[in-house]
Amino acid sequence: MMTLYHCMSARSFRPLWTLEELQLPYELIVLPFPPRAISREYLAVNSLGTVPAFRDGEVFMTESSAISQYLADRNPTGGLSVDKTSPHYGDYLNFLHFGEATLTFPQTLILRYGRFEPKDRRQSQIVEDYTKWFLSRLRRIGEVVRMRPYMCGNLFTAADISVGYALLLAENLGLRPQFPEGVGEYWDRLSARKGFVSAIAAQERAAIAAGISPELVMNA
Ligand SMILES: N[C@@H](CCC(=O)N[C@@H](CS)C(=O)NCC(=O)O)C(=O)O
Repeated sequence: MMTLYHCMSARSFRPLWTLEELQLPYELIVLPFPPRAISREYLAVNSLGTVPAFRDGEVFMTESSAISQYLADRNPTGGLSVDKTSPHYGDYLNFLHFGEATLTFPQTLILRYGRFEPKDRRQSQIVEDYTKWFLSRLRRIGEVVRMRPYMCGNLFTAADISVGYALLLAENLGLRPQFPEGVGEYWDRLSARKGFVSAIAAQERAAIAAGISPELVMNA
């Protein structure tokens, strides 16, 4: 049985969404946020204290987009991966990484200095600068979805899950009105999927069962 350690709406949502899309069996462990400080015993699972942590037998992983890729590639009949021979293989790898490295990185600074730091350490200049940074990088997603429905053409893949998580976070940050043309509609397509809706329901169920508030926690 695969095990995923998760906090509400944190980056571990990427592998959770992937598991639901692929309809694979898994155990979901929801932790209070931030686990590094509140669930000290979690450090024995992942010494970084971050989520996700993912175990599949001897395999142990802590990078959200890489776990989505692992699941997609190991279950090719699920249709979320792109074959190396496909003309979209480069897009697949590019947007799997783009979602985390280019889009989510500036969002973590917006969240940290806009919401999570104590009031006297918050910095509106950082929030403003990295909001601009995020929106300017999102231009690339706008260019793609004005040409095709998904990052890899007509096929929804793990690359859309990687980018889609950044859009979930951006919507929670109130940035949707500033999305480039086409990106709001793309996000509507992703968030209407059965796999996405099931993943939202799964995290809420597991949080309530663990006695954790299902309120959205985003990042740090
Ligand atoms: N690049 C990693 C980042 C993992 C990460 O930093 N996760 C955040 C939640 S979104 C976390 O656990 N923060 C708590 C902390 O830093 O203590 C990924 O994509 O999974």
